[in-house]
Amino acid sequence: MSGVKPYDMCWLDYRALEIKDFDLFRTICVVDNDKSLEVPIKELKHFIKYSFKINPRVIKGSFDFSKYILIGKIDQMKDIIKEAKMWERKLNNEGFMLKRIKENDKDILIITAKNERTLVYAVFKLIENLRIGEKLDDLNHVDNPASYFRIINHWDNLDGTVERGYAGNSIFFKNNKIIINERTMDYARLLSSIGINGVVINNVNVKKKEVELITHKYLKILSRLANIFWDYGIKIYLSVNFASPIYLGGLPTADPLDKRVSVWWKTKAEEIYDYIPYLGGFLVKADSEFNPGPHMFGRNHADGANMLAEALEPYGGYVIWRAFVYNCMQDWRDYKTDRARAAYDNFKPLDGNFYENVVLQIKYGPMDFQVREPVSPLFGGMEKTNQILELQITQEYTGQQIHLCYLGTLWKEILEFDTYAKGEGSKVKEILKGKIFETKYNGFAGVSNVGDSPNWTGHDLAQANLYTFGVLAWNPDRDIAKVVDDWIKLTFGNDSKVRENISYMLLNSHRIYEKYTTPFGLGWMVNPGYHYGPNPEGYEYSRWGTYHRANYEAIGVDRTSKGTGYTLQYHSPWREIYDDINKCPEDLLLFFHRVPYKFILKSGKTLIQQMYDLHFEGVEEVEVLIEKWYELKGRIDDKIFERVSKRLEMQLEHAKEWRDVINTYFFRKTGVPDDKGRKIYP
Ligand code: GCV
Repeated sequence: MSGVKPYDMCWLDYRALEIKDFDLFRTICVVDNDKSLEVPIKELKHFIKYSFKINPRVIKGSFDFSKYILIGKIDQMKDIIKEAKMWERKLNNEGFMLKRIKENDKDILIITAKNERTLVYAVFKLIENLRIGEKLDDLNHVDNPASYFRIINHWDNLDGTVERGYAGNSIFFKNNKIIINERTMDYARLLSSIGINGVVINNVNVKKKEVELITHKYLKILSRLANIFWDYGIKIYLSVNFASPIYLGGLPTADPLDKRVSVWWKTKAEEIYDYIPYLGGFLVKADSEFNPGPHMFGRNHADGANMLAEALEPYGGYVIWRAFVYNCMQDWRDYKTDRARAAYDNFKPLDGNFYENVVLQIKYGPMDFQVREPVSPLFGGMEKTNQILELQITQEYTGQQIHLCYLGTLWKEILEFDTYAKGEGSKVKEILKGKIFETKYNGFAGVSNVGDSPNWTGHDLAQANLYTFGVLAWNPDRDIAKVVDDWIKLTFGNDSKVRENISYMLLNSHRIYEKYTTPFGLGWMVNPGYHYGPNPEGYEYSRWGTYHRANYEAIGVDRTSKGTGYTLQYHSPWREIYDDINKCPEDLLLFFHRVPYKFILKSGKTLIQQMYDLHFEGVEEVEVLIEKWYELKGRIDDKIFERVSKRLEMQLEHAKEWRDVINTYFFRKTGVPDDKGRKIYP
């Protein structure tokens, strides 16, 4: 497909494959006539055409060939392949199997899944495996997704703008209309190829216009959109406004315990599912940043979520309820309220009160997607509640797709974090797999970094973040260096220098960004509102609860048991480790402690000196990123090379700005000079 579209196909841009013996690909045998097989077969044919320059024939119901691909649901294969019954037991509902069988004169490549909707995942995985160099002979995979939800969240508004979007306008909406075009399907293909099974198409901030998405005005076209995604195994979800019964139904209240309100939602759900039988459900931001919620009516989050859950239950729908709840009208002079505590304080007392089809969506950290935060204590805290880990693929606080900041390394650290909820081994990834607590419906949500720019993500290398999100959501055990290498091969080919340099760039970029912006878990030193560029006190005297409280001798908030008590939300041993200034991991030191600048770190340096050093180092390391990239000139498509080069140059300029603003800020606060005598502005 390359060359003919006004946008890239990212990791799905197929090129000729060097596989000599591809006779197998000349014949595709289909077990039965199921209409839902059309899409997997179309994808397979497309791949074969581009990779081997042949047009395969598709045969239904006949298997009298010596070499062929066999595709179909596993329960329909039992008559043809004797092992099928045994294989079936290994597959979960969305799992699939790829296997080559060579016996006597037969050579068959089997693509099978339990569920016809997930056969398309199997096809994409086969394609990926072959493209990253796996030998046909070695194909033997049983692949089950580790978690139930693997959802992309769009913060797209009906007018076409994208909240925190850095890659152009929405691919779903324009001028209050829904867009459906070839790109819609290509987006479904991209998401399906990385195992995504849900997409929330509109912003969690559901404003006046967007409230109408669940009315007749939009439902018909939404059903068309939903079908496109459903063909690729993906359900669409809608963000809804909790006060919809007031805005749309003319009711005087949205109180979840008021009968009129629950009846209104039930009727609404019936109407919606009539149009979109495969709607995944609702995503709700309630009582958060001025969005209405049950608190407005004296009710709690469980009352609100359960009322909606009851309305969706007959259709198999889920209510995904966000835990991002805090007081966004705090007085900066108030030292008692600690925003970091808020989600846990709000939701922990409700653990066990939510219905089975309610899922709590929890941001990875207790604040808001800063470059580094501790993992939210809610993951280890909500033992009886379904949980979704919310990650931000869009780079709101991590360089807005101008800076290279690969997030897979950070996400992997989060997933490997041991909550100790049930003793050692209670890692976040195991909770999301449903292995620690007895909850069934857990998973991942990633806030999309996609827009209508030609490369989808603004920065070409930010495509790696989208790809990685899907891969980790499918299998959080994956080795991150291998994920990166796979992505590079799929996107740029097999050149070893390209692989080596881009791997280096991606795997180091998050740490580098952290160094020249806000190390030690400090966060928030950004310009208010648009969150780009340094502003050390931008959030210091605001109402958002985001203070570092720097003075001339110390910085940071005491969140220990002697301070705000936030550390007590963790299980042992974390509560003791975080509580102790000498044991606390240094990259989170200023998140948990108020620390004098003279404090001696493990390296023997003072905090202030390390602060200076990290900022200088960070900028030097951006220079290395640029060198690595320039070494690839001529090995990468010119257009992409130029686009990335421009962004890296901007990154360097802006990293210097960060370095100088932050170092100057601390120098002016403390009067402590840099012991290496480098340039700081007095
Ligand atoms: C969609 C942060 C962002 C907001 C976002 C909010 C949320 O506050 O800055 O743009 O709103 O998080 O996650 O709901």
